[in-house]
Amino acid sequence: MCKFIKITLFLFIMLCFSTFMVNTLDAQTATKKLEEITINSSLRCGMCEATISKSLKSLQGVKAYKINLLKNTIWVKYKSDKTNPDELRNAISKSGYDADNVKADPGAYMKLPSCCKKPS
Ligand SMILES: [Cu+2]
Repeated sequence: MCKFIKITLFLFIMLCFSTFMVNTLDAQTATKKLEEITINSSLRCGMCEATISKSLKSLQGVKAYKINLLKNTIWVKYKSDKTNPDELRNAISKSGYDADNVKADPGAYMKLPSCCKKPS
């Protein structure tokens, strides 16, 4: 009986220790790889939001994003080993919108619904 308790206690301690190890390792890799960026864009309406959402969702490494139509900004949380700010800006440009200093791809811009185009 005494032996049984010892073994149970030992297994319990091992389990606690390994869970703790996994948690700290996860936390380290998460803070190392996750980065955030706020990109200024040329958003106008909900259609713009939908178009940009689609292109961000298709990108590898994008963990979260928030599109702010009032401030014309796109906040993205991404894995820095999977993607980078240039790739994010290019993806936004290819969907027809300006992204910081990267101008909207003219072909993609032409295909946007009229509500999404800049007033001329
Ligand atoms: Cu729009």
